[in-house]
Amino acid sequence: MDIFISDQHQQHSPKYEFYRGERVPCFECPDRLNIVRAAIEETPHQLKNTNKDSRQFLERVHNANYLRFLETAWSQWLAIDSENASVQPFPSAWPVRTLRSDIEPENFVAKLGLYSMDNGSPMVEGTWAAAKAGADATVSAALHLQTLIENDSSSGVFCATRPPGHHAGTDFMGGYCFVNNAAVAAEVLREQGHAKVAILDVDYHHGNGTQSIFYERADVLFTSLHGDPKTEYPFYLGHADERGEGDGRGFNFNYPLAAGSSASLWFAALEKASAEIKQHSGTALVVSLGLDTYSGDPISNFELETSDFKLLGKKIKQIGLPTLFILEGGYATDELGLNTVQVIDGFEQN
Ligand code: SP5
Ligand code: ZN
Repeated sequence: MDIFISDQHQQHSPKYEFYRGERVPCFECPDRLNIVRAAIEETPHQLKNTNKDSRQFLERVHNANYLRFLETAWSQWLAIDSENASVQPFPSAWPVRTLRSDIEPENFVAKLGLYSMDNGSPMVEGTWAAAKAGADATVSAALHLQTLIENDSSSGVFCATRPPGHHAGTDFMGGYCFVNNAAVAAEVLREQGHAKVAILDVDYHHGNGTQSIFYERADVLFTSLHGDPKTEYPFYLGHADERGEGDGRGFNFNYPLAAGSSASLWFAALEKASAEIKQHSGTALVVSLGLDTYSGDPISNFELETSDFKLLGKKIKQIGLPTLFILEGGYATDELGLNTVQVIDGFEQN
């Protein structure tokens, strides 16, 4: 399988995030992708060039004010105080119910709150460069999949990027995510002539950003298996009764599972999501591949073992669509490379 990895990800290397009120080292760290890259380099899979420009697709997925904010956030932060160069900004106020989100405030931290769903997306100087390069890699991978489809309709391509994307919505960041790579991928495939695209999100956390971006659209099906939002992040979206709205009604399927659910329950839900994807009869599949379903994940609570990731790859292959894998979460860093390669091998060995 051809692999796309953006080396620019290194520029996004925040030092800390908040956990239960305390500063802790970031779970979402450069080592994650370095280890994935090292594991892939031990395989015959080929690393491909990632330099297509994602700009036009980012503009379809995100609104202009949000993109402008992301691009200029660091210079705005430094303009407040040059000593901010070594300080990570975090939001501390949000426009929740009854407050206005239609006026962009001038205060930087207030802007950060306007464009965030939580305080869980640490930002540093290189964040935008890394996020943009991740989206560029995504576009490169999606266009490459299209060239493969012309010869072999069961092709797969893997795009390993960070920061991840599936929590980011049209105009907000959250949960370590800034730009929604899976949504960008779906838009590229739509533009390449796929009238219907399906997304399967298997990250431990519900892909609230991706769901919301496509919630009123029938052309992009969103399916997700995740920890029940009653107890698991992102808490405020991902319930089974969210089925889409307007034209999108019937094109959104959530399979929340209780924290601690076994691998067999998880694979039973995967069968249901796969059936919906087949029913949709799209011609391409985007997989938001979070590996935080692993039993050893430090912030998640499902029970998949390394061998289950090979089965996951095989099950995804059996859906029978050209498939673009996009890396999302997965924080058991030492095992992330091995688990990633298992998915790729499971898909290829069918
Ligand atoms: C892309 C992705 O996987 N984002 C996840 C963001 C999760 N942020 C909230 C983490 C809350 C951690 N709770 C840990 C409980 C450990 N017992
Ligand atoms: Zn996750």
